[in-house]
Amino acid sequence: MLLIASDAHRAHDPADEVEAGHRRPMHETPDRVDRIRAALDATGTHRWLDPDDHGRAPIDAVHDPAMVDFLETAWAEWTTAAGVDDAVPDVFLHPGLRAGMGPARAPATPLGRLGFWCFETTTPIVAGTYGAARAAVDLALTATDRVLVGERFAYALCRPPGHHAGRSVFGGYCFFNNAAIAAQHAVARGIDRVAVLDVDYHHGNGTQQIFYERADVFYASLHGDPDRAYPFFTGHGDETGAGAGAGTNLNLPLGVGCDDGDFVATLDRALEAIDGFGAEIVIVSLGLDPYRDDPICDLAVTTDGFRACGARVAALDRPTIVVQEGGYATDMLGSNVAAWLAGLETASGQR
Ligand code: Q9C
Ligand code: ZN
Repeated sequence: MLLIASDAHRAHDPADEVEAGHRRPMHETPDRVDRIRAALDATGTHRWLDPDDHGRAPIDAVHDPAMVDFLETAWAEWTTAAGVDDAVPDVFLHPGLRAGMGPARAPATPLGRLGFWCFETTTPIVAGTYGAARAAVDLALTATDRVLVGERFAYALCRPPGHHAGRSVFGGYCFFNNAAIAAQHAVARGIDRVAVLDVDYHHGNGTQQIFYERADVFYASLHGDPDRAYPFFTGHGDETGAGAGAGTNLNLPLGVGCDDGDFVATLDRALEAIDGFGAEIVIVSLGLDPYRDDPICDLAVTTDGFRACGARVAALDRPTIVVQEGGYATDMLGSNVAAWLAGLETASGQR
């Protein structure tokens, strides 16, 4: 299989995240990419390709350019004003704060601006964050280009991940929505019907939002039920799209301890919907955090289960771009990605 990766992600390496009010080591680390690369190299069946630079335009097509501007200059502003630690907000633009009083304005100070654009505390900005986030987008776009010219599959080893980044908000370890930008890129290149299949444990609030009113991009997600799971405020089963996009959003919330059988059966429901939509290409937001030993999740999918998932997606028989999202059980992360891609490849009879 064709794999797209680069070393640019390494520059995004915050020491800590603030989780439930406590500073603790990041779960989303450069080591994740090393583990995945090592496991994929060990199979001896994959080809690596360097990304092409696509510039800022594909990002501005999906995100508020003012947020992109903010992320570009955030670290410089932060170090000038505050100086010391990684940049993490502590006051957020909760919608209740200005309810009935019109929209908020972006404040002048870096801490205020962080709370204007970011929705939570586990997504620190450091000196290399913007460059790494830009590079992750280029991986997803390069994978998309290759599939658009006839490659059956391509895998983009994106880091930082993307699916929590919305049009004008970032968080959840994500800055730019790699999968959504890839989907929009495919539409811009003439694909009429694109599906994004999100199998990360967490609901892809950003991807759902970006395409919520769009008839040409179908979003389907399996995830921990937002009644108990991050990001809590999106991902319910009754969120089905709006306006022109009515019926093009499918959320399949999962209970605690969901095992291989339940997960694959639920995946089949998503695939059936994507098939019914008539998707011409599929973009998979691949999180391996449904894994049974993931340190921040509560499902029970195994390595064999991931292989079965890849095979089910192959059976859909569409050109497929796989974009890396989460997965924090680092010891098994490489094996889990390798198993998922092996399932995809062997079921399609391709290599
Ligand atoms: N106590 C991805 O998997 N931390 N993002 C949640 C809840 C943020 C996950 C903490 C989790 C973000 C791409
Ligand atoms: Zn996740």
